[in-house]
Amino acid sequence: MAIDIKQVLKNLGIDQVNQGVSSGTKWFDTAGDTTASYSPIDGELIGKVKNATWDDYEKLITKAQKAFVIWRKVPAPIRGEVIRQIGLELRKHKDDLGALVSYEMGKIFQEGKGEVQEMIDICDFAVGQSRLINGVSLQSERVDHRLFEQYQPLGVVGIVTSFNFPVAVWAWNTALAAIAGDVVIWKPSSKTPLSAIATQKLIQKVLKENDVPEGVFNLIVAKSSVMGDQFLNDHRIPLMSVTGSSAVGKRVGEIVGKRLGKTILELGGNNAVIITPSADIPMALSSTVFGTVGTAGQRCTSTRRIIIHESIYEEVKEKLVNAYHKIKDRVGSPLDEKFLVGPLIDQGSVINFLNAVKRVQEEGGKILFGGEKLTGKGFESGNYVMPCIAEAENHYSIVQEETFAPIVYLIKYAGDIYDAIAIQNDVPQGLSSCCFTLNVREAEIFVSSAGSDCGIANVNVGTSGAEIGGAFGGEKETGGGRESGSDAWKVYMRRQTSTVNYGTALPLAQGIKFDF
Ligand code: UN1
Repeated sequence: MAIDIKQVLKNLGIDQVNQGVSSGTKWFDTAGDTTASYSPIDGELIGKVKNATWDDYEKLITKAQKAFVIWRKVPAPIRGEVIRQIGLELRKHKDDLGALVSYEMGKIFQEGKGEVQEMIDICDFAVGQSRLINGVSLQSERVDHRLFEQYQPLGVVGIVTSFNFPVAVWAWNTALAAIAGDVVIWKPSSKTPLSAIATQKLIQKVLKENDVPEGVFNLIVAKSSVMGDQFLNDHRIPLMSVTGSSAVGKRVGEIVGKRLGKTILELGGNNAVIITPSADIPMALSSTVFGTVGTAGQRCTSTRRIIIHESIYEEVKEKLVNAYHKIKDRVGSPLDEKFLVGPLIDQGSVINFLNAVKRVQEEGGKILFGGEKLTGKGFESGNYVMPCIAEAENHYSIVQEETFAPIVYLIKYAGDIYDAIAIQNDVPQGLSSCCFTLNVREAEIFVSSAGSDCGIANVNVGTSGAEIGGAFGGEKETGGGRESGSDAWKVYMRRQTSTVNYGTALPLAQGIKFDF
């Protein structure tokens, strides 16, 4: 099926020139300059966006603050009902939004739809959670006293998303923030503004029908020069949720930390697959190829390293190279469903990829497959590369870094599972990890306290493609934040401990006497 992109844009209400600032159903007439969004697939102009000025931001945050005062009093299950309806709208427009994500970001249509499915899933999750924002009842040491904890809405949540998941990460944050009683200001990546605008347009019907106040669901497309540090530094925003590189995250942590604001940081990964002698090798290979070349290696969870036991190293290496030969002809336009690997987001990414290919060789590594920029028919945008497999050692400086592109390093280990885990953990990042093994001891060691140090540790499941039901995020330079499922909702709320005296006396805690 070929995607008719003109029709998709029409269905989603994307014009040639689009306003970039919305407080819900209303769009601001901004005085900012206009930027263009081009598809990495074919280099074509998709549409233009009018950026926000600082003045627009000031107006928006004032609206957000006012809306919060109303929204926090709406019962959580009613807030959940709004999210339920947003989930229904997303279901209706899954193909169109998935296609736009594919066209603007460059992931294949299957993955574009998968991204919208993640949005739908988190909406469903949040609806249930809206009836389960539960506190804790505790035992007071004083007679006729009640001690309990509750979770209260926090306020305005800033959400800064990255180009690689241009809409799902908004949904993970927004669905939970909204049921928690917060209001959000979403600043999408300047590389994928139209997917954000389409999402905002898509939820408008629900906001209107439910009389959701303007200022609860805000979108602001702005240049970083206009809305960078100042936004982070804004004390009116108690929580900043930022997805990006570790370098960006360190800066965010410093600025928001200085004002003692809260952050959710979802930063770089250096995700490894361990393949032990007992692994189901065909399963390990299929899963790993999705992890390395899926989304053209542009997921935070993409597989960057494969750590293979020396006894099966040559076998796995050969089979992996063979598998890459099979995908050789499957690199191409995501608009055509026969392709599995699309382009990189832009020229900067292509340069980073080529630099990594060069650096790994300079450090002593060997290229086993790919590593070139593709030219010729179908690759005119200049953003396509042939996925690369390189043999390397874990200590190489390039292996210690996250290259956001389809390059994977093969690393040999000797000894037992502890030796493999030591290599795996020996990087600055700690997002996702996995171990392919049919040996129950190895599997349990991998997920034990002496095992993987990552936020995600899977057994016989690859590093990428997490479900929304678990908390998502990682340790070390990945930033420590958790989003999405499990009890990640708590981060969007403030925790409050209360003691209520329903007696006639006034006993002090710890038995203190204070008579006067
Ligand atoms: C990201 O790359 O920023 O686990 C998020 C996964 C997806 C989310 C990735 N569910 O690969």
